[in-house]
Amino acid sequence: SPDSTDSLSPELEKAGLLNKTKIAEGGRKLRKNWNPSWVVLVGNSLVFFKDPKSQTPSSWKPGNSRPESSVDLRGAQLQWADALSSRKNVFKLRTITGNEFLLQSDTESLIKEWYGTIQSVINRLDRE
Ligand code: I3S
Repeated sequence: SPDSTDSLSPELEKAGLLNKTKIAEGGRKLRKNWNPSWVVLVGNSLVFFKDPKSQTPSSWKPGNSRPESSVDLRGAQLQWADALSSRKNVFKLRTITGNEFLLQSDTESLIKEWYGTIQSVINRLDRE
């Protein structure tokens, strides 16, 4: 349909609410600061938005709000990282530039979906 999310943004792969903390910047360790983040996987990037209140995957549209930051997934690495946090269902995303993020959800199925979807984008970029 003309107003479906897909036709407005063909590269939108996934969007949802996750807990996020950045733990390194350019290889330098940072102090953790967990916050909920609206996470959008679009094209080759993972884009983070603040203030996820009232957002839902079906209502989110690109251009509604300004990203807080964005991560290029080319050359990035994912790994489960339960040892890096007291939280469960945590994985680490490391960018090629040495930025590291932990992403977490209390819902195991949800974090597994995110892991799989991000990994498939990384794999696709590795093959290009
Ligand atoms: O890996 P850490 O250092 O134990 O992480 C915890 C701390 O960063 C803590 O803050 P401060 O110690 O800076 O006040 C955070 O509040 C915790 O959330 C961090 O641990 P978890 O296990 O939640 O990732």
